[in-house]
Amino acid sequence: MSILPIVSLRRLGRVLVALSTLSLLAFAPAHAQKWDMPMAYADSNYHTQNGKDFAEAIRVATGGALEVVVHGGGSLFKGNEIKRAVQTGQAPIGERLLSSHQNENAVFGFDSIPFLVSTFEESEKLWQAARPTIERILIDQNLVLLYSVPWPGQGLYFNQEVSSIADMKGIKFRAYNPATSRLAELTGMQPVQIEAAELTQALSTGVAEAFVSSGSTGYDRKVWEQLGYFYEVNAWMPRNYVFVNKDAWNDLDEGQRNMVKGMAMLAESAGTARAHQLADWYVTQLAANGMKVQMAHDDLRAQLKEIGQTMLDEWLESAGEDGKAILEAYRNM
Ligand code: PCA
Repeated sequence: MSILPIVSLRRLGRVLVALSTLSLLAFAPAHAQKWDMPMAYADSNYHTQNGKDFAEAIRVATGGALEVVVHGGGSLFKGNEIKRAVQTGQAPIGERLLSSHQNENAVFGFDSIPFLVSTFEESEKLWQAARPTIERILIDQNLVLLYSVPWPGQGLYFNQEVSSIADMKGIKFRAYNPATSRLAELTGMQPVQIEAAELTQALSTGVAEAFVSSGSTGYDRKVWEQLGYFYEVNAWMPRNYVFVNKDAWNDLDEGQRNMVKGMAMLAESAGTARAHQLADWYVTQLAANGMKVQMAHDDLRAQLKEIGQTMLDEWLESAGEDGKAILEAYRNM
């Protein structure tokens, strides 16, 4: 793996120590504020663990003046409620899958175009290309972007062997965002939107029979109890992002905002490094628990690549000038 995340992690770690020492002098916990932070994915998942480390870093850095309390697994708000809850101030901060908002603004789907990126390095570049635009769109929605962490590459889970698109016809396919619904349509499957927290139930009741995701979500949901096949495609790397209600953000003083921004940089590096370190391990765990894990068949891959091109064309069409600018910035990096 690239050593970049680790290097910046160490550097930010030193910043953390320095800031925490400073802040102990600067802040009085008498004015302590508490921020509940809903997150959609399993408590044990690295995104959620990283969110908890972020919360702890903020507590230390602000000398206890700001306490962030993470509620994982969709326990405070369900995944598809979190953005609205933060926009309206029902929760001051939260985490959500960024591409789930693609129906609001096509630009949010920049990370879910099949075969645009397939490595962590490419995913990072694409994020750097997209980030300023995403920040601007979110600010107009009363949200301040703090950090974003990718999921490992996406693969296909089925309960039977699949070697071409013809084998997928009619299958009920769990989608997690508009792009995965579109993928289902283009492969002749029937999409059904389901949160990861409800995936096990959907598979065991037959509401869904297959899905696309990383090894991470398959592992979190012990999906080997229902499905036997995982096909590695590494088709794209969607992102979660952490964001704050703008009014809650403005209620912090400038020093606190700087602390939170610093901790968010640290969380982005640390979370990305964790994703990178865990990606292969998750897939070996699927195999160790009895799933047949293999690379997608060449025919299937070629067919999915064609679909990827269609989805890129459709995305460029709907994301307009912003979409074009992101793609151009990415390709020039
Ligand atoms: N897991 C999430 C999104 C992408 C991923 O790898 C999910 O399946 O909901």
